[in-house]
Amino acid sequence: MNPNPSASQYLTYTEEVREALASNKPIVALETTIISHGMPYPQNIEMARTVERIIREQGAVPATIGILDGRIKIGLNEQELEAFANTPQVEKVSRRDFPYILSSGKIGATTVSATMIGAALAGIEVFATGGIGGVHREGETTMDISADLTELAQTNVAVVCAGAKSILDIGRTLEFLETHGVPVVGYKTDEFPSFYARESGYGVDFRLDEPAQVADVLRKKWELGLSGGAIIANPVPEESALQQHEIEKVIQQALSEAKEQNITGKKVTPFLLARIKELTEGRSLETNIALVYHNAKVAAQIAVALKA
Ligand code: PSU
Ligand code: MN
Repeated sequence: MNPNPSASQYLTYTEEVREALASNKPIVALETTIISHGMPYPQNIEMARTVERIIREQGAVPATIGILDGRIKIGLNEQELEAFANTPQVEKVSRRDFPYILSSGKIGATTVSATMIGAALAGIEVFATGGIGGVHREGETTMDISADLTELAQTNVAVVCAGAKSILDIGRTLEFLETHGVPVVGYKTDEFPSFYARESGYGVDFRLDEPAQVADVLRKKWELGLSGGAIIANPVPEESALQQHEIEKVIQQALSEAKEQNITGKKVTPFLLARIKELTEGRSLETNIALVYHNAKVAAQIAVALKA
């Protein structure tokens, strides 16, 4: 189950997750960057607790993943969740940062890429998040391409998300995923969603309407030895969606401020998220939370179907 036995010495499981793994129960991985860098306190801790509850309600077990005290934590207790939610200087950890943060003993919130690594090491196949990173606008010159994409190219975890934010270049993000053989499944949608909005102007590779169909595609992909992840794109529920044209203006402003202030590297995405929240007077945060809850529910249903 564990693809890399030498890694198991660094993993620490909560009792609930250990028991779920031992009895082959469905498990859904969750990331900590969304808690530490994606949302303010206390909405972040409230969100973190609620997604776990939603997953349990669907008959699966949540495993929030993060790096703490030189350990890769697979599942967090209440006190650890609090630490990720309100410690001022939590590191943001992608594949690149993973070994250093583990070695340093620092507290590290895992992004989509690092959470996929932790999930795969623990043998967890399904992961729920908000949105994935991607090719940034002007990425063809800045080369700012999220490590989430190269992780999806190689690590066997299905990522349930509300698409990619239109702070990104969605067209180039999808091109990158195609090149690297990452299936982009539209869950009950023909259009790739753009996080805050249900539409993006881009299609998906194929549409599936049932968790069992998604599970079957994933099973076949991995049984064939076609390594890598998949994106299950699940649009934000209608009642919580923002309109593409209203969010576009805000995104333009946030992007130009990031440029003026010379924000680069891993600071870009948290900066943009926080500015968009301010500029929408908190509406983007409400949308963000609603879509995460929806993704958690669908991810749990897929995890259950994979064990059926
Ligand atoms: N999208 C969100 N909230 C987030 C992120 C993305 O709505 O918190 C985080 C995820 O952890 C994702 C990361 O993996 O941002 C991507 O960062 P970057 O663009 O620096 O690769
Ligand atoms: Mn980047």
